[in-house]
Amino acid sequence: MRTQVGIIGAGPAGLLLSHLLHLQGIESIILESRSREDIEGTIRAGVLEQGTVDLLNSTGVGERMMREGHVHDGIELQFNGKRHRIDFHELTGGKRIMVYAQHEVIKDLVAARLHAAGQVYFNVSDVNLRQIESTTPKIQFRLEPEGELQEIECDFIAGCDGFHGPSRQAIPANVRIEKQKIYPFGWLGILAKTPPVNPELIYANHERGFALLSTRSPEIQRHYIQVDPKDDIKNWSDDRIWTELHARVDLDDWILKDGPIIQKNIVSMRSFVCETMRYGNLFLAGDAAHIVPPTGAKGLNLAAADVQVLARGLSEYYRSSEEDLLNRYSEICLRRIWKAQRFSYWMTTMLHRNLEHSSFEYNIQLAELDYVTSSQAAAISLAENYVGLPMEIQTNYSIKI
Ligand code: RFL
Ligand code: PHB
Repeated sequence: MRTQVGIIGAGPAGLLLSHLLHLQGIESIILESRSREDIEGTIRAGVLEQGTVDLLNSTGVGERMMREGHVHDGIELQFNGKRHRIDFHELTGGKRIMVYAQHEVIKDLVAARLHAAGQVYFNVSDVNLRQIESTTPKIQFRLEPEGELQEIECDFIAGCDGFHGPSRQAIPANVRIEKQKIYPFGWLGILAKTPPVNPELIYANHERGFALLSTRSPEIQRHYIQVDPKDDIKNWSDDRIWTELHARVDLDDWILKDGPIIQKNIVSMRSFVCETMRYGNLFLAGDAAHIVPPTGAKGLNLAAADVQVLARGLSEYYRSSEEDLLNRYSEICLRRIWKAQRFSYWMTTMLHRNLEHSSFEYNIQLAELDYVTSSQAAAISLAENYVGLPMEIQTNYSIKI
């Protein structure tokens, strides 16, 4: 097999890249280790930045999102028994966010790729990157677990295979600088069958730990509570989860509505950056190159920003043999990534209870929240980061899917 761009991973990064390349007449093949049902059913992100929403719309894959997603103009920060609204729309000159689940974005992108006869292979195994320094890098894989090894020869490989995939490891350790921070926090996330509790997301700093109330639809809500990252979900009965949520978010005149929990799990948190996102003709994008804690709602949005730069660089290369943008890919993406890292780290440390800290640090957190909710300058800073900083590189797409 031969293609122009071999893409490993059908997450948001891999699918969106393949879609953007297609719109510019560039061929790609996606290899995904999980099944279509599995990737279309995995619950993860919920918040899309204004720029991600604009990109999905301008490339013809935003129709269902505009119908079924929920536009939010702001968020609420809760601390010291009070709620304070941050109005994104007013503070950023008209920008908003969209609450639309990641697996719905995945469904829309898979449908668009398959409708355009795009090549997406699910359930592949033994994916192996070869000769990535050459002008004909190759990906080996098996279509069936016991089947023969196949090979795709490409001009470029895009490693969009998430934090645990093989792409990053294919870059020699001596040219890969990895920086990370592990947090002593985990998130227990639930999907619950209840009506929405509030028109906007509520981020709560509480002495018992952080809590976040988000939404999915008029019937299903998504909530999170801070727990020990090593805790076992078996220790958390539905009753215990609701009791803890009530303790952290209820106010005198406002009581959270509970209902049946239909899904629950615990995830740990880290910040991670791999510096160089390119080696030879391998480009890393999304979680394969960087991880942020979810408090800033940035991971999927960063993946979308990376592939926007990569698609434009590849398009310039195929159109005019111009390699400048590809050569600057790492540098351009990393500037945005470090700013998203800073914001995610700041939101995380401001909102979570750190048991290793003293009451001094807790009071600093409360002062920070008091400042953010009382100074317009500080509120604008939160708002412009949350809705998404401007893209350095933009492309106007002509839709032909
Ligand atoms: P993904 O989504 O991990 O996709 C990688 C794909 O590669 C496949 N793969 C392989 N395929 C072939 N061969 C192999 N050897 C392979 N190894 C792996 C995997 O099966 C998978 O399908 O990475 P990508 O595309 O970079 O997308 C990143 C996002 O998924 C991630 O950053 C977000 O989910 C983060 N995130 C959020 N981001 C936001 O922008 N807004 C949010 O509101 C938000 N909330 C969240 C989040 C992440 C969370 N968790 C679960 C950590 C909330 C949570 C709780
Ligand atoms: C979600 O709805 O899943 C969600 C919302 C905000 C975050 C993270 C996740 O910061």
